[in-house]
Amino acid sequence: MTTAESTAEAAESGAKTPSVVLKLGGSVITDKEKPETVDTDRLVEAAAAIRDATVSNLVIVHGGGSFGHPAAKGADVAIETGTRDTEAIREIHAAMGRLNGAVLDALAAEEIPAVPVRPFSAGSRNRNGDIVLPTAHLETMLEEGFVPVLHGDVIVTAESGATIVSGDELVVSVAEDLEVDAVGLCTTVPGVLDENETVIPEIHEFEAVREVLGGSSATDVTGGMAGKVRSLLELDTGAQIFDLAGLEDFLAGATAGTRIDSQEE
Ligand code: IP8
Repeated sequence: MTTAESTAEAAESGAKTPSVVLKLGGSVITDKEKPETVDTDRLVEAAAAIRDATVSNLVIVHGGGSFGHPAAKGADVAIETGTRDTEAIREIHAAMGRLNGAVLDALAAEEIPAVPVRPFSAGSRNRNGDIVLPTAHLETMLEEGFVPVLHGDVIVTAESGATIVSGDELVVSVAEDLEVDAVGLCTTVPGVLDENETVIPEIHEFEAVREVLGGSSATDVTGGMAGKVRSLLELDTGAQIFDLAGLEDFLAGATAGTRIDSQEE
């Protein structure tokens, strides 16, 4: 059975089936060195792994890569730096729309019933910086057998105009609201690495890894690995960080890469 078949079966039965939020990192699905360039091989590989998995309630979120980050940086917009320049807002949103289209095409080619969910039109950030993203439409999409595909975006923000929302923030927000069973971040590294480049199997608190988590790259406006670990530690379900080679295992419910869980000892 494929993801498309088990999604259809779950939609028909109406039974509560395990739900999964998967983030495809922007560095995985784009070439970060070349403006607005999809890494087609890796995107196709990810889509094939999703097709072959038997996940019935799947929400996909993808990052900005060489589409969203250069656009955001060019306009000097970040998670905590807003803009009221509508041209900049439209440019960032359009860049992410082009990437979202490429992701949807790749998923559709594998017959995955993927549909777009564009955060600028679906959510906001409140004055405390929290993401407010109602999920009733996502629940209906899942019930109807669709695979919603969200992405990091520009988002209207109380008292700041519009800021950037990272895919990681969306993952946390959606995972908490839908009370999903598993959360996975597919990145270009096989997990969170220690000073010897070895995968750290489990992280339970940020302090334990603060020193080994370096800064993010120059064009990444949303925080890199340190930001990921911090936000995933907020999740009750815990989460896993892995690379494309670990995607199949993650989707099969097995251990992949680094497990991040503030609830475990
Ligand atoms: O790559 C960033 O999303 P991320 C989205 O998940 C934009 O951090 C527009 C820069």
